[in-house]
Amino acid sequence: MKVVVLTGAGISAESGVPTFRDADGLWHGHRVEEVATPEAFARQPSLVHRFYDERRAALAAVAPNPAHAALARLEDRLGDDLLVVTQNIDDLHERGGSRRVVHLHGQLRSALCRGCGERFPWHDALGDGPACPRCGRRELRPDVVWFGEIPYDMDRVLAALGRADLFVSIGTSGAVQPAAGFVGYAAGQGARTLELNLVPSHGSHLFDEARHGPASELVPAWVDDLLR
Ligand code: BJW
Repeated sequence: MKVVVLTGAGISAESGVPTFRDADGLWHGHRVEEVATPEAFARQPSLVHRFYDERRAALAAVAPNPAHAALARLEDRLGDDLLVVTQNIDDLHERGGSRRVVHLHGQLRSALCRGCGERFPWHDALGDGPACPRCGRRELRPDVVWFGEIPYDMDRVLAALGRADLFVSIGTSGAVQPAAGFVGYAAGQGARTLELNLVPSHGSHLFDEARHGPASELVPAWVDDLLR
């Protein structure tokens, strides 16, 4: 069985990473749509850097939860037949043991040079304008995908969705494209579809089946079912 799992902020919520659109989802009083755009970065680079520098620093204080661990357990069994596509920019899937992970919206622990286009593993703050390790210019930005930018690895994701027998969406509101459209694409290619989310998402009705509750309970139970 070939499985594609899409994850969103909800899978990391019980690790202590705030979601974007739940009640506690504001970032210093700003909606994500106000800070996560190239225009916002051009207008107020220090505000946007602070938004990401604080989230990068906060990664040290969080740990994977049973939902991340369950997906790693599934990968141990399925190998290349499982692809985890995450919208999250945290590294909790990798720390939970997953290896085949696509970060559609980039990664907090990566920097992108606007001067030379190179990407680098990055663990420190970017707000104080460090020099690019390759070209020396002080043009580093968070290596994340903002509104209006093209998500990473779409070819790989669409190929996996086209082959999938099962598509599972975990902890995402379905408010942001193109990820919100994956359920329709996968279903159109013949996959069965399942939503695991705290509450019904915007696109809940598009899934063959939906189970609602905390990811730390739903995901291990679903993996147990699948492996049985
Ligand atoms: C739990 C839980 C628990 C809580 N257990 N569950 C008009 C119409 C259609 C599209 C567009 C349009 N105008 C513009 C667009 C496109 C635009 C878009 O979608 N805009 C919408 C606002 C309408 N999209 C883009 O611009 C994208 N690029 C693009 O489309 O390029 C064109 C292209 C595509 C493909 C090929 C070629 C070209 C880029 C989108 C970039 C999004 N970036 C962000 C910021 C990234 C960096 C960062 O993290 O700061 O990504 S925005 C933000 O939203 C972040 C997230 O990854 C993303 C999704 O959020 P997510 O994960 O769903 O979180 P929440 O908070 O919304 O939901 C959490 C869910 O978890 C909730 O349902 C909770 O109930 C649940 N939950 N606790 C289980 N314990």
